[in-house]
Amino acid sequence: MWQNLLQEISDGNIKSLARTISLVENEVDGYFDFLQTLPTTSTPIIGITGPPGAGKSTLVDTIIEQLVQQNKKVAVVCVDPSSPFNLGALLGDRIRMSNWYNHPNVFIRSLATRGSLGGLHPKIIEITDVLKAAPFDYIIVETVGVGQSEIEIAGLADITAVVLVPEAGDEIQTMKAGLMEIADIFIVNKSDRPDADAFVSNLKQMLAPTFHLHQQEIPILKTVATNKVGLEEVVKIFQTISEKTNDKKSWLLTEKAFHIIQQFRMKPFNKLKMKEEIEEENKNKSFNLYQYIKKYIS
Ligand SMILES: Nc1nc2c(ncn2[C@@H]2O[C@H](COP(=O)(O)OP(=O)(O)OP(=O)(O)O)[C@@H](O)[C@H]2O)c(=O)[nH]1
Ligand SMILES: [Mg+2]
Repeated sequence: MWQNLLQEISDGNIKSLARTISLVENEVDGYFDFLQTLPTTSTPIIGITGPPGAGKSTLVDTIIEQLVQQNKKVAVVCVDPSSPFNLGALLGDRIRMSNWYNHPNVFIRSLATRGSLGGLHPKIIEITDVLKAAPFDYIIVETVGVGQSEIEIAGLADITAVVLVPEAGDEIQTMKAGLMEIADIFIVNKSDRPDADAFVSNLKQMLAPTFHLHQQEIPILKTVATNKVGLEEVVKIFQTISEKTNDKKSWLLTEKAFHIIQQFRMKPFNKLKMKEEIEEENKNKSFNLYQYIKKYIS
């Protein structure tokens, strides 16, 4: 079965691709052997992250349009944060790319984070690697930048775009440092708002001290996703960055290796089961965290 699937995926069979992703997601027997047969490809992964409601999906919608116009094939993965109290539930399909669901050159998959607190989907690395075996020109991963996910996306994507919206001048000062550090490009969306220019110059000022870290200026692009303004520039930058030989590559692979090993090692620990145990033990109000943990670490 697995061997046929790989062939079908390489041939661009979307149904087989969707099926394989589900099999890998559910760790169906043989999935890890299958992963070991994946060919090496260099399809760039573009990560798009930013605060909730910044316009990421609206941007991705137009990015797809531009790439499709260039006759490119695109896979899009949207990662929906699900509450840790609501394991595995999808918070509704909030993606705005409905135009593209049936387009032959576009593959869209929505994933819930499944309680990996604030992070990406637990199998996102494996899933993007499966996508890399298919004949896509680009893989886009949209994540909401809350908690850890923005840091994780930097370990996954070849290019990370951070989407921001113009806000009052003070707020940018308190913007999470995490977002600033991971961006290869900033997209200031909703630039139809009057304070967009002030926001961009604030952002530039904030980035100035990081100049020496990146050894180049990080591009800041203004967009109005709802009117498709500024998107050509964004796509152009994605294409030039992804064409460069990427010295991030070995760092990325190390991050991924680390992440997957960690997952394997953590397997015996079942969060739901632990929660039940803790609830039970906590009934008598004398719960001690460290006594509880002892059995798991000794
Ligand atoms: N004024 C204005 N509104 C925009 C712009 N881009 C997106 N919006 C609106 O902002 C809202 C959120 O857009 P989405 O594309 O769903 O944002 P998102 O970042 O994907 O949201 P989540 O995935 O929920 O985090 C929608 O109502 C969009 O129509 C823009 O450039 N200008
Ligand atoms: Mg979205």
